[in-house]
Amino acid sequence: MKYSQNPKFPDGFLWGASSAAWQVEGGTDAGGRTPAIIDLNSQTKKPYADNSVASDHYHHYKEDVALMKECGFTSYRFSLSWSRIIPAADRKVNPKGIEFYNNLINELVAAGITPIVTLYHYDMPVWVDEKYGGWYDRGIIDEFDYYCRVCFEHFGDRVKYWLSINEQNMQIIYGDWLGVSKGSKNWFEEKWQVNHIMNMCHAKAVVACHEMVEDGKIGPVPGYVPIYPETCKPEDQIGALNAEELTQKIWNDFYYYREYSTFVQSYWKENKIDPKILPGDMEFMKEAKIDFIAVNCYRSDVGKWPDPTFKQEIGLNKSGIKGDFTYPNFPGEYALARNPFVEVTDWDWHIDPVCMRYSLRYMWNLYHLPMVITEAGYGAHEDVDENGEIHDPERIEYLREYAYNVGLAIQDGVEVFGFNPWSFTDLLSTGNGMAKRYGLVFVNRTDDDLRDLRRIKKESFYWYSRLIKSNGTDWGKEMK
Ligand code: BGP
Repeated sequence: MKYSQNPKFPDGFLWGASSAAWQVEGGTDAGGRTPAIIDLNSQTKKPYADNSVASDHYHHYKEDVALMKECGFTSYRFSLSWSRIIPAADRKVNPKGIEFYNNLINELVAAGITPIVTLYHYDMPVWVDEKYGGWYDRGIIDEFDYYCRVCFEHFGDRVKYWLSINEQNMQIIYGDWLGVSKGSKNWFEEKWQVNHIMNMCHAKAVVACHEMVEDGKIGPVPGYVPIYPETCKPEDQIGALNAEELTQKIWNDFYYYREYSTFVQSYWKENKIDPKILPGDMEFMKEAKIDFIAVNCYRSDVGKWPDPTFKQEIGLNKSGIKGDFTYPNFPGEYALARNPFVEVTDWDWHIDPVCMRYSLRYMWNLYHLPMVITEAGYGAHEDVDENGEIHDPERIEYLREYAYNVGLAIQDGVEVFGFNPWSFTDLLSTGNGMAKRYGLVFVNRTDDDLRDLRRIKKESFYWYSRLIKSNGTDWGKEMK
C-alpha cells in the first residue's frame, strides 16, 4: 500500500496528554483527602516511590494548564481521586475535593481544552478497602456507583468524555503488583470473582453516565498490548491467540458484547473456576453500552506456544537491573518473548510504533467503535543538562512515529478522535517513581530530593506543540 500524502487528522481531533491523580497530584493529605491504598504501597513497596508530593500538580494546576494551553492542547486526560471526593465511609462529599476538580476543569475549559476524565486509576480509598476488602466484596459495587454519581452530578455539566476503570485487565493480570490481589494464595480463581465485581462497577458507571450526563459519552480503558505470533509454526498461532485472550480480549469482548465470551466460559469450566455471577448481574450488564474505547498502547508483545521444559531466566534488562523483567511462560496456555525486530526502552518495553496502527485496525475490525488514545509514551532516565535544558530526541522520535501511525490507521478507515500520550509533566511511574520519566515538561525533583519542583519545557514540548498546531502535518521531518 502506498500513500502519496501525509495522513490527515480530522478537524477537531483531540490533541493532548494524559495523567492519573495519584501519580501527579501530591497533596495527599491536603483539602480533606484521606489515604488510598496506593499511597501506602508507594511508601512501603520498592521500587514504588512516595506519592505524597508527586509532581505537586495539586498546587501547580494553574501553571500546568497554562503550559498545556501554550503547547496548543485541545484535550487533557486525568483521573479523579475517590478519597479526595468521598473521604470516609459516611459517604459525605468533600467540598474541598469538589472545589479542586471544579477549579481544574474550569481552568481547562477556559483554555479551550476538553477534559477526558477517568473515574478510577488504581487509587482505592483506604476506607473502602477496610470496609469491603478492596474489590473482593460486592459491597463496593454500590459504593462505586454512588461515587460515580457524585462525579457526574458535580462535573457532568462540563465533562462529556468519561472513562470507567483504567486498565482493568492489567489490574487482574498483575494483581499483586497493583495491589488488587492482596497477596492472595488463591488468586488464580479469585481473580475472576474480583474481575466480575469490577465489571459490575464498570457497568454501573456506564449506566449512571448515560442517565445523568447530558450528551455524556463513556468508555473503558484497556491496557492494550497487541500480540504477534513468534513464528508461523501453527502451535505458535494458538499460543499467541491464548495470550491475546488471557491478557486483553476477554475484557474487550466483555465491554463490547456485555456478556462473557465462550472462550472465557470454557476456560472457567476447564479450570473449575466459579466467578460468582449472581442472578440479575448479566441482565444489568446488558444495559451498559459503551460509546467508545480508550486505548492505552505503549508496546507490542510476542506470543508463542509455551515450552513445558522452560525454566525462568532471571536476566539483566537494558538498565542493568537484575530480575526486573522476565517473560512469562504458562504451560498449556502461552509464553511471551522478546521481539528481535524492534528496539526496547531502558525498561525493556518494546518500542513499536507500527503496533499502534495494528492495534487500532484490529480493534476497529472487531468492534467498530470510535477510539481515543489515552496512553502511549517513552519512559527514560533524564535530568537537566549543564544549560538547564532537557533534550529528549528519543521521546520525540517515539511520539512522532506513534502519532504518525495513528494517522495511518485513520487513513486506513479507523475512527480515532484523539491522541493523549503519557504524560504532560513528568510524574511518578507506577513502579519506578521519578527515575522513569515520561513528560513533555520536566518536573525538577528526583525521588530523594524535592528540589524546587520547577516546570521546564523539554525539547519534545516544542516539537509536540508544532505537531498539534499544524493538526498533524508538521512532523519535524520527512515521514515515510
Ligand atoms: C499504564 C498506567 C499508567 C502509567 C503507565 C506507564 O499502564 O495506566 O498509570 O504508569 O502505564 O507505566 P510505568 O509507570 O510502570 O512505566
